[in-house]
Amino acid sequence: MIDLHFTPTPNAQRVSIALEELELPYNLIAYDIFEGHQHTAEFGRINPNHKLPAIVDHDPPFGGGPHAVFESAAILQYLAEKTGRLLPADPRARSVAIQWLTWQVANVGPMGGQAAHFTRYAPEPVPYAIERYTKELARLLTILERRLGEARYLAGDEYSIADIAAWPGRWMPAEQAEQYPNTWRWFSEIAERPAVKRGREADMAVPAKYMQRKATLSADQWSNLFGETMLNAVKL
Ligand SMILES: N[C@@H](CCC(=O)N[C@@H](CS)C(=O)NCC(=O)O)C(=O)O
Repeated sequence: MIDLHFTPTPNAQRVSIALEELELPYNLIAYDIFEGHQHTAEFGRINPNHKLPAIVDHDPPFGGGPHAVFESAAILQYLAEKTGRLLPADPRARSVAIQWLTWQVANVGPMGGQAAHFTRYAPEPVPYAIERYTKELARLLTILERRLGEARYLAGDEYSIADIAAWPGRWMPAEQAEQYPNTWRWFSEIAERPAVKRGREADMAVPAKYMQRKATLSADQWSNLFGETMLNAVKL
């Protein structure tokens, strides 16, 4: 059995989607990141970076007791290697898949995070930062569009963990379909996969009050995510 430490965001949803695709049973443990559930010492032993998602595999293929994995890309790669699925066997295509997986976590994730921070949570408007991060996100979407114009999936012919990581989930608006037709074709096809639908339903196991869409945070919630509480959780 695998414990999935989860909060209802795309970073964590990609893991519930992969677990569903791979038909691996899992036990979902929900975190309210606004309330600082991620800052406990107990969770720090699972993910030293105190962020979601993380997993604990109680039956790792190499034995030796439970194995914890943090960082969504590392989790996807671990699950693909555990099962021998969702990563091409061909070494060239496998390398391509890992490149696109890394592209997502090194670029789209951090830039999207900063764009969301400055458009949703910044206490005062910082137009330079909003422009910088939204422009970079638009550039990244163009890169994705170009890649999906030359290949059906990010790794080539095979659906892989690279697609699961980069699949924009709830943030690809239908109004962008005309501007990014290849991305829309790929996005819509993946959205129809039964395992993707089930993986996204993991959100339903999470109490509604854990859902992120808030722009106004209490002082404590602010501190949990961006202030002293966040810093103190990782003090030496
Ligand atoms: N690079 C990490 C990003 C993880 C991440 O930022 N998780 C957010 C939720 S989407 C989180 O746990 N935020 C809580 C916090 O920052 O305290 C991954 O891909 O797993």
